[in-house]
Amino acid sequence: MNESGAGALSPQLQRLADGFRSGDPLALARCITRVENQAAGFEDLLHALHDGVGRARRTGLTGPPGAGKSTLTAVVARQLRDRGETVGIVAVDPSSPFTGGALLGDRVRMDDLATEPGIFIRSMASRGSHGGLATTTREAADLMDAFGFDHVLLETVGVGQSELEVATNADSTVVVLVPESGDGIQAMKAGLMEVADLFVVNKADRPGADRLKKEIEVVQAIRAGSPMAAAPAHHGVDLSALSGHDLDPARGHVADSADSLPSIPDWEAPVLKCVASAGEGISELVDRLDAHFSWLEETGMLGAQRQLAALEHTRRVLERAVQRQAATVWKDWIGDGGRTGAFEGSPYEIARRLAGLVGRRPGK
Ligand SMILES: Nc1nc2c(ncn2[C@@H]2O[C@H](COP(=O)(O)OP(=O)(O)O)[C@@H](O)[C@H]2O)c(=O)[nH]1
Ligand SMILES: [Mg+2]
Repeated sequence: MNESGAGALSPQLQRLADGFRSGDPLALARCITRVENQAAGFEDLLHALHDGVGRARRTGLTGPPGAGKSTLTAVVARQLRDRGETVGIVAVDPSSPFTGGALLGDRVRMDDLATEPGIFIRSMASRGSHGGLATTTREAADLMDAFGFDHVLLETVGVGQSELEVATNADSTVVVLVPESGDGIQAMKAGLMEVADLFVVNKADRPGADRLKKEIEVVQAIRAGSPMAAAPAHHGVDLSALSGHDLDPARGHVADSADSLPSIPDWEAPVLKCVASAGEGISELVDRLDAHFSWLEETGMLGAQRQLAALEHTRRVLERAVQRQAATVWKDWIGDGGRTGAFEGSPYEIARRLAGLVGRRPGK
């Protein structure tokens, strides 16, 4: 990249970008692969295509393994498609059936979905991704957004910090739980309560769905009525994170003083029962997602949330760049005999000297 951050694309990448802009799904797939592999020039490519980012509605679906996230993602995609909208799906789930074309329930054949124009499905490796899970996933979602999909659905297993971070890149987050094995308690432990804009009690064809629904509602009430209610509510994003400023959600940008903060009507995450494998409860889910998105738009939270997410993403891209450059500096130093002859001084002294070189190398 040059100083403006706009690196010239190699002829190969330029062709790829042209294909992408002309709407070739194969070019989209190749772009995502480049990003996933951190292949040479991938950030220049993302930069070149960045103009188109920001139109798609992003919905995250998260929850424990086996809860029915993939099934739910598929039936939601089907429903959105049936009303004429296009859908990109990013599945971050090692057990995702999205790539195998497996049969899911009796309502949705994944291979039908996968070959349908207007639907694009991509699985991402959840472990060992070079650039960090949340970063790479966001970039894949950005690419689908820029490609022109109306919706991007992000499926992630809600079991760890990095998975939760994926949720911060969605406009709306659906937490999927199932009646068995004390899911409600698990959800609280895993921090899923905090990221939920909507709860789905899936597998409502099994006993215990009403009890779990009650459990979640009780926990919500406790949170709302206790000091915990002051905890970051939406996606765990702390609006005060913008140091020294207050965020004016109504205008979606940083305001000078807290006085200008309007009061925002609260969003209380509804708890819906679904049988994803039979397509039951999906219309209501899609309706509620529409309602949540309207709420985001009307309150200005959409702009505020997206701005914070973009800020966080920028931080991660910076860290990734520094890490990459550090790796290059290290390799050079080792190559120059650092490991054999020239190793003198303490690790701290050497590291400090090498740190001074970071940023002076392209690090690509
Ligand atoms: N009984 C029942 N099974 C379901 C339901 N939804 C999904 N399943 C099944 O649960 C299993 C796990 O679903 P999957 O979507 O892969 O879960 P994920 O790991 O959360 O993505 C599959 O065998 C699904 O067919 C449901 O509502 N009821
Ligand atoms: Mg899955």
